[in-house]
Amino acid sequence: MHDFVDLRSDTLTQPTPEMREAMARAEVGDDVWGEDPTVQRLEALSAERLGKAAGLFVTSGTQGNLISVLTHTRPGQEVVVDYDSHVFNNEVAGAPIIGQVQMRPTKTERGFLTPEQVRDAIRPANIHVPPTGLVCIENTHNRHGGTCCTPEETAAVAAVAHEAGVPVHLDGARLFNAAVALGRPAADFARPVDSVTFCVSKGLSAPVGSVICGSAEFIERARRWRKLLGGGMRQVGVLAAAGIVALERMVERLAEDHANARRLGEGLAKLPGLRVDLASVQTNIVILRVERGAAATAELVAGCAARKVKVHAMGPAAMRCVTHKDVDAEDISRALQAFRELTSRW
Ligand code: TLP
Repeated sequence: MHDFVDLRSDTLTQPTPEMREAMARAEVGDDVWGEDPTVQRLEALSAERLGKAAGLFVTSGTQGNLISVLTHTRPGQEVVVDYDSHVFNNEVAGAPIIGQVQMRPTKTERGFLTPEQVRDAIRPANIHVPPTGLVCIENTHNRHGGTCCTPEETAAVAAVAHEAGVPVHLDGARLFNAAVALGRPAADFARPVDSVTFCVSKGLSAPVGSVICGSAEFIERARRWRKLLGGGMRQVGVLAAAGIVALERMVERLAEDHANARRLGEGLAKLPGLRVDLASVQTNIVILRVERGAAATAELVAGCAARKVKVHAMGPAAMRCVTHKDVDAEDISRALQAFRELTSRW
């Protein structure tokens, strides 16, 4: 039980006491000089977990995706993405501005491009069109409600891209949620793709950071882009230390967040005027459609806040609730009670 029930995002998780301890004790050096042993440990551990040759610690998921796009593409190329993807919607147009690439969004059912859609989106050789430089996929899928795509589905999409000579980047900000939900090693999801970014700062509860994993050659080039973007971080082992705890201690417990999201989703689905697609509640995100529209959504957000439940609107008539380590079963009951009170007046 916490003072506030904060369902706005799993990015709001506080570092654990073990993380703070590891941060205080971390052995550090200048990482731009390649001399931070704790960063090197996190990068090696990440690469091992994802079955890749090398890793690169970066400031954020946004920076990880941008660096990956920059490393894979050259100006004038096109990046095939899902219409609701984070890289297309929530990364401030970094790839078009800095990488000078064009985004090619396609609408999907659950957030996942099918092999056919990828085949259709990849440009033919033609003087008029931008050549396709990259396919970018997202797992779990944030705006579709934390949905998971299997390693086999990932492989099918990657095969089509690779056949056309196009690399694939996986925005795996919450990849470990998918791994835990489907009971598969994270490496199974990463194997078919060329690069992957995952965040230690979300459900895994570290305060800062993401890791890009890929081939040694890819990571070497990515390291240069990181420097260009101002992401060379010196004695950053103090942050990487928390990332190591995140990977070693915080993965299995994601199942609790998934169980809490399930209970929250099922409870909300029973309330009048709210719609939850329970089939999409596969991990730690619940998307809630508010049938009465924008004003009712704003009312719910304010009413929840008055009851010490923090939620936020996602578009005019929807809300997103995210479970994480700092939300326990009792907090879920409190959140459901707040929604029950507010919707009972409708
Ligand atoms: N997502 C944040 C917000 O930006 C929406 C959140 O609260 O969920 N990929 C995916 C799929 C993400 O959900 C996010 C963050 C990122 C990349 C970017 O990571 P950060 O926030 O570390 O830049």
